[in-house]
Amino acid sequence: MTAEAILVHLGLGSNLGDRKKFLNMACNHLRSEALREFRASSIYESEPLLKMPQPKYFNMVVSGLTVLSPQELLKKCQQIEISSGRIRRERWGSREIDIDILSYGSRGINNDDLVIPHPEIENRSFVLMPMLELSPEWLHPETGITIKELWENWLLKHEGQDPLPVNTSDKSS
Ligand code: A4P
Ligand code: MG
Repeated sequence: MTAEAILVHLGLGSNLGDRKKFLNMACNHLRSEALREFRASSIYESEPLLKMPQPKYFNMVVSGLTVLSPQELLKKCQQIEISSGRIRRERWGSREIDIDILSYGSRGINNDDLVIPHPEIENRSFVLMPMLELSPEWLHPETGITIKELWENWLLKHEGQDPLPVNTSDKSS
C-alpha cells in the first residue's frame, strides 16, 4: 500500500559562504530524497531579522509531495542541512543552510520540537514573498487567511520601515 503524498512547503535560508551553492545543494537533496513534483521559488536577498549584525541572507521557498510523516520530514531536513554543509552554531546565528517546514498539507502540529504551520510565516517578508510567488493559492489551514492577505497585512505593518527582500533573478535583468 502506498502512503498518501502530502503537499509541503519548506523555507530555505543561507547567509554564509557561497549562499547559492548551499541552497542548490539542499534543493538537490530534497528533490532526490524527500519531495516529488519539486518546485522552487526565485532566490531573494534579505536583511537579517531584527537588524542582527550578520551577513545578508539568501532565502527561497520550495514545495513538493512527500510520503514522509511530519517527524520524518523534520529529521530528513536536519540530515540534509548537515549533508549540505551546515555547521551547528548558536540558535539564530549565521548558517550555511537552514531548512524550516512551513506547511504540511492542511495539518496543524504543536509539539515541543515541531510547530506547523511555522509560526513566523506571517512576520517574515523573506518567507511571504517567495511563498506568494510559488503558491499564490495557499491559505493558512488554521485561520483560513490567504498568503496574499498575509502579505498585505505584513506590508501594512512594515512598509517603509523594513527593506523588502530583493528577487535576485530580477537583479540581472
Ligand atoms: N522546529 C520547530 N518547528 C519547526 C519547523 N516547522 N521546521 C524546531 C523546522 N524546525 C522546527 O531549529 C531549532 C529547532 O526548531 C529544531 O530543533 C526543530 O525541532 P534549528 O534549525 O536547529 O535552529 P535555528 O535555525 O537557529 O532556529 P530557528 O528557530 O529555525 O531559527 P529561524 O526561525 O530559522 O531563524 N533573517 C533572514 N533575512 N533570513 C533568514 O532565513 N533566519 C533566521 C533563523 C534568523 N534571521 C533570518 C533568517
Ligand atoms: Mg531552522
